[in-house]
Amino acid sequence: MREIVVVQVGNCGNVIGSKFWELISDEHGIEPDGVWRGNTRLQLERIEVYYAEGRKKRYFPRCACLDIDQAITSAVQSGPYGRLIDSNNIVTKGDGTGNNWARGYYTDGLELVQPSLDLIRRHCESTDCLQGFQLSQSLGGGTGSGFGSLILQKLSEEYPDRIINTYSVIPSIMVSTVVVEPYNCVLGLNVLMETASEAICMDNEAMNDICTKTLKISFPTIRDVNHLICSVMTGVTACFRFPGQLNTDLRKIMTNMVPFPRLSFFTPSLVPLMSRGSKPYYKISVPSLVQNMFDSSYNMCRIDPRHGKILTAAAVFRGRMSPRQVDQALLAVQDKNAMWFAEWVPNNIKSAICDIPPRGTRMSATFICNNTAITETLRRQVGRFRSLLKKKAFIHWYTGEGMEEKDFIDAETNVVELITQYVQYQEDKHRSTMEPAEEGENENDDDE
Ligand SMILES: Nc1nc2c(ncn2[C@@H]2O[C@H](COP(=O)(O)OP(=O)(O)OP(=O)(O)O)[C@@H](O)[C@H]2O)c(=O)[nH]1
Ligand SMILES: [Mg+2]
Repeated sequence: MREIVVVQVGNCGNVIGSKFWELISDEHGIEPDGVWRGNTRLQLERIEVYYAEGRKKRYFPRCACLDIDQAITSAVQSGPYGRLIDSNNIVTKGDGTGNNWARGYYTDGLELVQPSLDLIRRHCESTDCLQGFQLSQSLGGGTGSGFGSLILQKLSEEYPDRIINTYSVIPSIMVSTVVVEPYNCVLGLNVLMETASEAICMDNEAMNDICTKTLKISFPTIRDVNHLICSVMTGVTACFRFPGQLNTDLRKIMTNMVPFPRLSFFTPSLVPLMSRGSKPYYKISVPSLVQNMFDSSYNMCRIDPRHGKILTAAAVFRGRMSPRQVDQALLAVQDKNAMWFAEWVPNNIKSAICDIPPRGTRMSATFICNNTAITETLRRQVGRFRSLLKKKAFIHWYTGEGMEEKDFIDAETNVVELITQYVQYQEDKHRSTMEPAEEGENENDDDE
């Protein structure tokens, strides 16, 4: 079986990781005691991809929950499926990095790295044919980003031929409460681009907008936002977890979606959008799914896709539908909107179909897109990073943990290089400069 080891880092990484287990356990008929009480054997056919089988046919998440904050233990184990996660799968010590990337990467993180790798190694050794890793993190947190970076580097050294897929929550100024987040984010992006085979990026601001504008939730909570993130995670992974007509796996996604090393930052959309416990509010069909997939108001990362070109994309459909219908709908969009796509990549969209729909709807689609407009997000982060670094504000917290000022400059240079690379592969009509945005620029939805 092509197993995946799930690694959850920091508060955000563990909260969304735990929610992911809750949703997929429900889809696979696994109850909180680890026993399968489902309704179809299809639920068990690929159960080993995410679960390890224990004694008496009980199934346990193959996960490593890591945090430099002991509070995480209760957070991970308190949910409805908390009992599924054994204490042996949790590595924790201390009381958080205080939002300091350097503590996560250099000091506090060093104490936890060995037990964390031992736990991950134990999981890997019990697999038959390891496919790779799925890591969840926030790039704004000292642990999610700093310690997450350390773990990513160690994993890519120790398992160079395995795929590393991340779900990374990018900080957004409208939602942030932490002033040093731009530092943590750019330092984390610098490592992510070298280590992750595929990084699925979301930001809380775009998801808050989806909650208020599309789902009409007046006061969205973090649980509403997390529900969206985890719905994307269940959507992307559906074809790994269930047998289907047209399959995919982490490696196929990487091969089809990453045209050049480092250009591996994807933005996700999900259709139909559903809030917790609700039903879609419109009639769904394959053409309507495909049409909405490309609508920027469904995008969970705040970019304007019209400012870039789609280099590659993958669409995972769920529900009963014919591959021909899917192909026709995708071709129709590509024919009609050729300017959205990089013309030098023929067949930009990879599709997969899983017969089993998510709970509450007849069919759905999860779309991940390698759009050069991701530079908007990267530029925004670098712009905020620069305006802090210009005054050397707060860097004493980082240098006090062993970092050097040069590390900041190197990280910034690398992220700017990534922006340059993305722009190079886009026939750029909108920007003549590659300079990252200064603070304040680009924070609104205005066309430049
Ligand atoms: N979507 C979402 N975002 C979160 C959640 N928790 C925190 N964040 C965001 O993540 C960033 C803070 O990161 P945390 O994950 O709380 O920090 P950490 O990784 O535990 O690192 P420390 O700084 O050491 O505590 C901020 O941008 C928050 O808005 C969550 O449950 N869901
Ligand atoms: Mg924390």
